[in-house]
Amino acid sequence: MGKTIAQKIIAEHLISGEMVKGSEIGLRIDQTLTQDATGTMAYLEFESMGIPRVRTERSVAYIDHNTLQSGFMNADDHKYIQTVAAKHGIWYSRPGNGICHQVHYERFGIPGKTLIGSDSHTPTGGGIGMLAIGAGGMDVAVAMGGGAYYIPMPGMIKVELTGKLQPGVSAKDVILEVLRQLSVKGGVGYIVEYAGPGVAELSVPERCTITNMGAELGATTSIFPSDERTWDFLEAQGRGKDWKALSSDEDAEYDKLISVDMSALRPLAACPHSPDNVKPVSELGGIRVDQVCIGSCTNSSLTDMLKVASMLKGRRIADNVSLSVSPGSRQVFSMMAECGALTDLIDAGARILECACGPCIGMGFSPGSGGVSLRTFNRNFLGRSGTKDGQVYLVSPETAAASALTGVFTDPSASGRSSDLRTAGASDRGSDVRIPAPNINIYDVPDRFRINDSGIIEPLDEEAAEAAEVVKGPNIKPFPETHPLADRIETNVLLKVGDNITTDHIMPAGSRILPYRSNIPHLSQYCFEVVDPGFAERARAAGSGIIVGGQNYGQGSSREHAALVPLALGIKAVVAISFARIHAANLVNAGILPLVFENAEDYKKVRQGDRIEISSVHTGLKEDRLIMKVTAAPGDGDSSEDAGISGNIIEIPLTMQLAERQKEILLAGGLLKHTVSKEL
Ligand code: MIC
Ligand code: SF4
Repeated sequence: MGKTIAQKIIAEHLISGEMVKGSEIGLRIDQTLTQDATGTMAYLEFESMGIPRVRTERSVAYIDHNTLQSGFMNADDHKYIQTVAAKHGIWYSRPGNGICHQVHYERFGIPGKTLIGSDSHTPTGGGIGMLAIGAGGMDVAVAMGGGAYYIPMPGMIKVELTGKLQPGVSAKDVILEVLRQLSVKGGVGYIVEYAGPGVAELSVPERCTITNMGAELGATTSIFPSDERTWDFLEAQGRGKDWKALSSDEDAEYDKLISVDMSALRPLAACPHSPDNVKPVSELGGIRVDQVCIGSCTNSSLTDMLKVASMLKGRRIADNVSLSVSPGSRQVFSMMAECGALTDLIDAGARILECACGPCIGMGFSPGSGGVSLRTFNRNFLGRSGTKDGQVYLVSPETAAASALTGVFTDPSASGRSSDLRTAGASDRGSDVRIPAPNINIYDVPDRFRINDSGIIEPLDEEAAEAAEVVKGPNIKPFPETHPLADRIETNVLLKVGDNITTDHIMPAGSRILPYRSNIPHLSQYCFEVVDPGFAERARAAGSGIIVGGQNYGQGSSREHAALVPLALGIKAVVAISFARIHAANLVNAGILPLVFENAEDYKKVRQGDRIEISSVHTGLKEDRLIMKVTAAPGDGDSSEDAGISGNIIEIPLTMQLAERQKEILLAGGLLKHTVSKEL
C-alpha cells in the first residue's frame, strides 16, 4: 500500500511501535524549538537530565512571547534561556528577532525532517514539508536529550484543494473553511495532508498560514508536499540545498477526505469565541470595528504585510479604529522598510509593534469594554485578548485591512469591494474611494529574501561551553514536586466545567501573568480565573481534588503550566469525556491521571463538590478501567440534569487512553522522575 507524506516521514523516523492508527509510536526528532513562555521550564527540565549537549540536529530557543520586560522577570528569563542555550548547543533567537514559527521556517525548517516545539503552533513547519508537532516542554526536553517523542499513530485526513484564490480571498479563508467543515475537534487524532491541483497555487508562507491554524482543528499536525514552490522559497532564503521533494504515493490511503474549491471561496471570519464559529464576512457587514490587529504566527509573512500595505497606501484608517501591525520576523520587517510598505502603513495610521506575539497572547492591545477586535490571529478564546467581554473575530489580512479603512466589518473580495469608504464612515472624508484590491506588485521586492541573522546567536563550542555559566534570576522557581501514583484517591470534585475548555481557561496568559511562567507557585493563583475566580483558593484550602471536564478538555496551547499548576494545587486526576492530545500528555508527564468517562452520559451524574473515591488505582491502570464512587454533595434542590442525590453513592466506570509507557510514567510520579531512572 502506498504512503502519505506524513507516513513516509514517520516510517523514516520510527524508533518504536507500529504504524497502526491509535497505537503508540516513538519518533526520532531532528529539530526542536522552544519559546520563552514555555522555554524556561523546558530548559530547567533539560538541565535536570544532566546531559551536556543537545543530541538533535538543530535546537533553537526563541524569545517572542514575553518581550515587554516590565519588571526584571522577563529579562531574567531571557538571560537564563540565552545562557542555558549557549552552554548546551542550542541556537538562540533574540527578543525582537521574530515569532518562533515564522523565523523557524524562514531560517531552519527542512522538508522531510521531524520537529517538535513547546508551542502548539509548531505545525506551521508543515507548510515547508516538515513533520512538525506541538508538545509539552518536558517532551521537548527529552527530545533535546536524544529521547524519542511518543504519540498515538495518527489517522490521515486529506484536504483536496482545487481552483485558485480570487483577489481579496486568501490562505486564511482556506483554513477557516476547513475549520468550518471539521470544527475544533475534527482533527483530533489525525494528520491533515493537503493535496490536489490547488496546492501549486499557494506559496510557502500561504501554506504556513494553513498548517499553523491546523492546530485549531486539534490535529496532531498538518503538512503540504515539498514541491517547486518549496524550492523557490528555500532558494530565496539562500537554503536551496535543504530542499528535497516530498509527495504522497498515488495509492496512499486516507481515513477522511474533504475538499475546498479555492475559486469559490469567499472571505470568512471566526466569530467569538471559537475558531470554528465561522461565518462569511458578507454576513457580518456593518458591525462596527474598534480595533484591528495584523500579525501573529498565522499571518505575518512579507506577503501578508505587503497585501495590507498596498490596500492602505495613500489612505487613512477610520477614526474609530485602532490598528496594530506586528511583522513576523526581522527579515519581514526589514524588507517592508526597504520597499516602502512600512512607510505606507505608518502614514495610514497603523501602530507598528515589535516582531513578536504581542496582542495574540494578550501582551497589551486588549480591546476596550465589549470592544470588537478583528485579528489575523488563530485563537479567539474567551478572555485571551485580556478583555473578558471583548469580541474577537479571526480574519484574513485583506479583511482586516478593508475593515480598518471603513471602520466596519468589510468584505475585501471583488463582490464586497463595491461599497465606498465614505458611506462606511471612513476617514477619506468626502472622497469617493472604493475599497482597494490588494496588489503586492506595487512594491519592488528583490527575488531573494534579505538575509541577516544578527538576531540569532550560535551556541558555544564544546570547550567554551564547559566553562560557561548559566544565569538564573530569582523569579525562576523550581519545578513543583510530583508524587508516585497513589493506589487510592479519595477527594472532592473541585471544579466541573463544560466542553472545549482551553488551556487559556486553565492557565491564562497575558501581560499580568506571563512574566511568571517560571514561577509555578505565583502562577497558581490565576488557575481557571476566567471560569471560576474562586478556584485557586478553594483548591489550596482543600489540599487535593479532581476536575471534571466535558469534551476536548485542554484544547489550544501546549503550555504544560496548565498541568503543572493544577499539580501544585493538589489536583490528582482530571475526568473528562475526551481530551486534547497535548494536554493529556502534559497531565501524564506531570503525574496527573487523565481519565475518560466510559459512558459520556455519566458526565451529567457528577457535580462540583461531590465526594469521590477511586480505589485499586494500580490494578485499574493495568486493566484500563477504574470505578469512581461518587457521593453526591448536598444539592440545591433544583431539578438540574445532574442525577446526584445528597448522600447517595453511585459508581461510574472510567477508562483511560494510555500507552504502557505512560502508565509507567504515572506510577513513577511524572516524566522527569521516570526519565531519571531510564537511559534515554
Ligand atoms: C498560544 O498561542 O496559546 C501560545 C502562547 O503560543 C501557547 C504557548 C504558551 O502558552 O506558552 C501555545 O500555543 O502552545
Ligand atoms: Fe505567539 Fe500567538 Fe503564535 Fe502563540 S499563536 S506562538 S502567542 S503568535
